[in-house]
Amino acid sequence: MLSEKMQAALNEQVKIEAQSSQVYLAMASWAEIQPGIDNITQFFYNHSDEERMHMLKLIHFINERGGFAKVPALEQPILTFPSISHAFDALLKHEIFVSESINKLVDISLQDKDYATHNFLQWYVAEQIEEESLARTMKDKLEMIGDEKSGLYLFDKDIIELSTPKDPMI
Ligand code: OFO
Repeated sequence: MLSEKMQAALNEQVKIEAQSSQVYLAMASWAEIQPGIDNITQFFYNHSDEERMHMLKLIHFINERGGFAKVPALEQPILTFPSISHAFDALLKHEIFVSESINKLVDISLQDKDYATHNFLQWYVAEQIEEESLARTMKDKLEMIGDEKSGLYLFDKDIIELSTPKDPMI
């Protein structure tokens, strides 16, 4: 059984994951109307879907542990960006914020001696390490090649490989 505090914090995370999905959906929609960046656009759409999956995972967990997952109201995300680099800066900042929020949940699970929730949260901890590192790599790469036309063309090609999870067995 979840404590009241744990349940409230997990529900807050439901909102954060749902909001993340909206934030990246808005980036995707904006990217879609920029010329020649189809793969970047697809990356944002995929990322938005992943965040929705993160949210659903939390909803199922809360309900399975005897709580009640509350579907939240969401805020209007930022709709347009001065450049692709700005969108990727915002993505990295957002992922850092999400990681901090996951860490707070881990703290509460330890205070509660709620080892089931602690164990469940480890998936999110690992996921955040990956997502932050991917966002950093993309930001660094964009800084290196620049977000003028030719740089963006290369980045749009590279993003497919960058965002494909590496098989640790290879
Ligand atoms: Fe990218 O944040 Fe979910 O967990």
